[in-house]
Amino acid sequence: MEILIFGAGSLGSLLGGLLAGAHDVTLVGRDPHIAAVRERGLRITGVEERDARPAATTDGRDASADLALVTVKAYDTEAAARALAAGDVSVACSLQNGMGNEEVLATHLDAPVLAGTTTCGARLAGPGHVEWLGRGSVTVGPWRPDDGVNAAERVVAAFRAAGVDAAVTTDARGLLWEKLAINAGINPVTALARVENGALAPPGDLFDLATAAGVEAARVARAAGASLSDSAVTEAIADVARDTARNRSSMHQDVAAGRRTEVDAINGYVVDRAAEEEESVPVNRTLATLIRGWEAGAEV
Ligand code: KPL
Repeated sequence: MEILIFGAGSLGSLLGGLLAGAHDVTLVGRDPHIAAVRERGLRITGVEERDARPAATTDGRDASADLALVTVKAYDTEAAARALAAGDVSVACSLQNGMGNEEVLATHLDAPVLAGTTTCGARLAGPGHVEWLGRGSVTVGPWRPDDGVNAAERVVAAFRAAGVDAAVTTDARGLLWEKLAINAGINPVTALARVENGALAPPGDLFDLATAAGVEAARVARAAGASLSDSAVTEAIADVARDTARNRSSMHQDVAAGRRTEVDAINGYVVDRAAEEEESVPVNRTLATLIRGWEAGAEV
């Protein structure tokens, strides 16, 4: 299968490197990482060691592929969707954090759009080198009924052929709400406390703070029609903290690198959606204010 990884950051590079074992993969990203992959290939260390040779480019316009896996930051989805619309992709699958990415892809692309999540942990150790920090798996499903389960099944088969655990869901929106609730808890708390995910494993004050944010998000999810219980979110946050103990959350990585975060698509989304549903989410509001305050001070 021809696969375009649109967003070769840590997660995109890891998945692209793994998929390159069985498919014809092209990474779209930025230099110096892309230049290093072109020159020396992609080195994966950690859970397993692999050397992969995906194609790599900094220009994702006019690309054609059977599948585009979109792994850019949520604030770059619009630009990615426009670039993909100029080319020819048969299916687009978002594996991003936050809510709203699939709508943006569906607005621009005349192709089935899939929503996906992954629990794989990754960190860019340097140009051309990604560390695989948590084995993880991938779950994908059709975003709209018309997007079809068949496309999701083909994507799952492509991951499995490359040795990556993958499953289809018919409740993509429920899946995204659960992932949002996990990110709303883990990401800002790890970013503000500057700790690895494992520091949020229960019991402890950081776990209590993360679950308070996650449970608020679950309440908003239920008000919006999704079925997500408080206990499911609490357990999921505990599991992710344990399973990705050595991982720094993406928001922690962003803050540590002085980069803009995805707070608008995570805690900011919970706050905005809560207002529409007339719910109160003080923990998410506080966490969003603190992260946005850091962004303003750091001028990112
Ligand atoms: O998705 C993640 C992220 O860091 O953005 C989690 C699941 C929290 C893993 O680090």
